[in-house]
Amino acid sequence: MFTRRSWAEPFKIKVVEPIQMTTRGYREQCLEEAGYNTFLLRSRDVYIDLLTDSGTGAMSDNQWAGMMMGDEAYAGSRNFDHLVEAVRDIYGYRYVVPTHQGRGAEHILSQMMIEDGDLIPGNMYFTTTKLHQELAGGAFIDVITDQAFDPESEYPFKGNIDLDKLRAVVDENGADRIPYISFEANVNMAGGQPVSMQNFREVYRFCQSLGIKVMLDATRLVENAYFIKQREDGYADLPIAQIVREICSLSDGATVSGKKDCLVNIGGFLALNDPELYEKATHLVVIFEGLHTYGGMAGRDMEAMARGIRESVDYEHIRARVGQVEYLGKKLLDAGVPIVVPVGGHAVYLDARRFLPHLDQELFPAQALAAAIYADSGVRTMERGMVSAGRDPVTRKNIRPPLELVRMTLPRRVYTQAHMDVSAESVTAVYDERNMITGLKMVYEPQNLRFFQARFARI
Ligand code: PLI
Repeated sequence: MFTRRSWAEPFKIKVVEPIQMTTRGYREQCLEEAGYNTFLLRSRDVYIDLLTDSGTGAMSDNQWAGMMMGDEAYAGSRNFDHLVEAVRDIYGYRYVVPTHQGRGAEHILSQMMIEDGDLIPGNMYFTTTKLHQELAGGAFIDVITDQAFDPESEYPFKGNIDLDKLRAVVDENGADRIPYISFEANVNMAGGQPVSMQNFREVYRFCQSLGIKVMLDATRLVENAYFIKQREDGYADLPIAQIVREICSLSDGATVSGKKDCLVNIGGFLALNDPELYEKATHLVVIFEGLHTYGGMAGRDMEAMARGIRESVDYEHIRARVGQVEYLGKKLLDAGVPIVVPVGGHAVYLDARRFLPHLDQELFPAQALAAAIYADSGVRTMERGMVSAGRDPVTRKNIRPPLELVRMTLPRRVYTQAHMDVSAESVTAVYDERNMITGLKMVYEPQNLRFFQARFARI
């Protein structure tokens, strides 16, 4: 019998989309026109696009077949039923409110649960999640473990909530000021770092004893489940789907951006167990998204997401997905490039502080590094540092986050190992000439979520 020594993608490629390399001079011009913000580059000017894993994945033939089965009735589409069945089977939640994408679900959850002056503890902020909490009158409080702030710490569960920090928030403010905990699986801003099952369990027990709800951000929950299988005692032999179910059983609901784990280009949902909360959510979704049986999605898109949810928990799929990220991370580590360890589930994060120690954080080192990588090779990455952190909602001062990172995010089922090699070579070449990289100043700043549209100039 053939004994397999390494993993390979559990698919072959049926459709291809050409990509183009450009010249360095042309890319320098593109960068200037884009205000040194990789979000403002045109896709056609990008060679390998590692901006985000959000909505950029490749759907399977089974999902595309599902697109032809769209029931585009305004009300009661059969694809909605399939979506509810998939969420019940895989995640185990009773009720599903479809939304156009993750932030639509965050909006509804925040509006229905948060009152003026409330506090929402969570394991590191996510940009849209925190903003929706603030717009609803709340304030986010970070209770993630300290290990998450150390890019060199090898701690296997850097996404964990520090229960002492959480207890202190409750003791100081009272449980009645805390409508829910915002608990993200495989924490994006920490470097794609997982939460342990033990931590999910302890947080849920603690919150239940106080009547505080636990709401997951289950956007990358399957990647978290894969790490639990790899790293936590007692889970090595369990199927991914069973681990996913167990995590969800330790929560009261979840917001999900379907554009990541669920393998679709658009879509999301809010999942709940409580019938009263579900009823409230159905009243809000009709105002902001659409009728409660489509919530901003076409029937065909709900079908693709229902099928994607089932595909996402296949072991060979998730192993190859995380395996590709590990492959890229190892290449960079071997070349001596400073990255966040352990390597995350959806992306490799370059540590811009150690990469560019000559640049103060006020000079936006991560933004400058993302621009330098694009100039070198046309590989597009994203800043996850002081620009993403934005300003304090009260003092309006720049928040100086401990992590100043550049994210190389891998779309699912899109690029090959050779693309990883080329991307790693580019980052290594930029690292060799890092002393040449100069800082940036912000010349245009939008009021909210500034990283999307801010513009910069070279100093
Ligand atoms: O982009 P949305 O609205 O479908 O989802 C918002 C969202 C919520 N939670 C988490 C953890 C996210 O990562 C997230 C979106 N992330 C993006 C767009 C990213 O590039 O990481």
